[in-house]
Amino acid sequence: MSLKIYGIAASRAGRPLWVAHELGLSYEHIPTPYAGGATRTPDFLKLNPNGHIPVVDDHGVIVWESMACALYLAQRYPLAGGGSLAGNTPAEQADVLRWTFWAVTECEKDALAVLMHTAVMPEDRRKPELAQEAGARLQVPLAVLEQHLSDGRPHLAGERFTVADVCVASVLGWLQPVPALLADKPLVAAWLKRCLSREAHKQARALGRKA
Ligand SMILES: N[C@@H](CCC(=O)N[C@@H](CS)C(=O)NCC(=O)O)C(=O)O
Repeated sequence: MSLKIYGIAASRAGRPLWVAHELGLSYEHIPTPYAGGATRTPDFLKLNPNGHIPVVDDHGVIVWESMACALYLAQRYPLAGGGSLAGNTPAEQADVLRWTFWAVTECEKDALAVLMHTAVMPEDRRKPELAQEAGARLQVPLAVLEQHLSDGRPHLAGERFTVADVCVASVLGWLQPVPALLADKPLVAAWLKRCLSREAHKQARALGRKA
């Protein structure tokens, strides 16, 4: 048994993969694609009955839901050099949870609409008006994040980079095709750039290019 992460990196599997690289974990990457039916085979459905990637199999402990996978790995394993990506205190843990749930409930759907309708879908199927509407709705939660970062804090939870930064940046990174969406959110833009420039993120993305 070993630690396995299922799902191509150019998908929500990028979240646990990013965490695994931050932590310096040894793991087996199984680049299951989301298209073409690989997530609907009987064997895969035994891992995740929802038929989605990612899945983490940690020596027999099965985790699905990408944010749960990221939070689980951060809680379960320390950083290679010591310390943790998880919250260390109740206050930090609260910050990790609230920002992660915020990303999923307040931002993810609209951020995905922006990505799909500006960059991912074939051009003839894109609906620019859907991207525009989603981008307009996102200004409300993005203003909340801008405010959170306005007292000089460099990260979302506590004084250091945590899994909360991974979880939120993995969603807001989908806005990169439309930089104008962050034009009046300089603190969010700078924080996002710092997160996405991290070596571990680049390593996880590079897996995507290989898969
Ligand atoms: N809420 C789930 C969504 C998972 C999800 O929709 N994954 C996509 C790839 S990013 C997928 O597996 N799609 C294949 C399918 O639904 O058949 C999570 O965050 O893990």
